[in-house]
Amino acid sequence: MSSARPRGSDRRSNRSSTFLTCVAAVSTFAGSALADGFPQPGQIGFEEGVTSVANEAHFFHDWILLPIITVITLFVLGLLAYVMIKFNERSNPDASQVTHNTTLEVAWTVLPVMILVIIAIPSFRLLTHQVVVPPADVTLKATGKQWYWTYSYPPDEGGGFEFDSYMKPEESLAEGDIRLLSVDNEAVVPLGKTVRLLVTAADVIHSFTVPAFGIRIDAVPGRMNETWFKAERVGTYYGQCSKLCGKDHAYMPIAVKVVSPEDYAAWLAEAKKKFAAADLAPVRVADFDAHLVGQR
Ligand SMILES: [Cu+2]
Repeated sequence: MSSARPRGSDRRSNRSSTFLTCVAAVSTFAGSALADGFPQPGQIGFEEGVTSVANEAHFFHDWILLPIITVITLFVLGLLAYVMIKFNERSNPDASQVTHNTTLEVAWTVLPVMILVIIAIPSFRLLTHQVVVPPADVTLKATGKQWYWTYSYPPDEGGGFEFDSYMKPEESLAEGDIRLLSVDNEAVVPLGKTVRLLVTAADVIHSFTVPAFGIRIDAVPGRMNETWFKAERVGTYYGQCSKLCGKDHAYMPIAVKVVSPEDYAAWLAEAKKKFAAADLAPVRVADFDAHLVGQR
């Protein structure tokens, strides 16, 4: 039936509604990342930040780097196309012998320098915000080990315990768990409080990374690295070790649970009892060897 076929304008509106559906789908995907703190299939772009540093890094990428890169790329592409069309052998058989142009050479040196200076200002501001740790409310120490993380809470802040955080194996995943990301014991931090994060390792170099917090910091044996974050939304945020550290590098995820300060106080009291057996002595390589011996 010809009357049932969509006419031109209908087809166009169908096409535009398909486009809008795609946009909606993409923004829904992006939206789902916002709430979940972990990536899902089909998403593009960054996981939404829940700290000021992550948001600043995303702004820097989206509104400073990306536009500049786009303009430069299109400009160079345009120049290449112009040269190929205008100065190929057929359309320009007698090539000009001019080799230098002072004005042009000064311009193509000074302009990139100016662009770099423009980028440097927000870049250094972001770097300063990342590196300078503000007065902290809570301290959390993460120690990378082959292949899990140990979280320590200092005694002078109501802690005095530490615990290991292992990835949940696939066969023990419960409803709501995320494959390769969920762990048996999550690190817990309070909402809206500045957390000083101390990061080290007990065996090889690992890297502590949580995209939603905008943090990635190397965990180096014998060295204590420091960074910070202040989470602005309750939820569980995931990351992964980001330094090739051995055969189970892919299986030592990071899960940080952000809870209200009241819930945090309650968790602290409970965790203190639960993990009381663990001593807070510095991690010794001998412990790791003993662990290996135990496995043999
Ligand atoms: Cu690792």
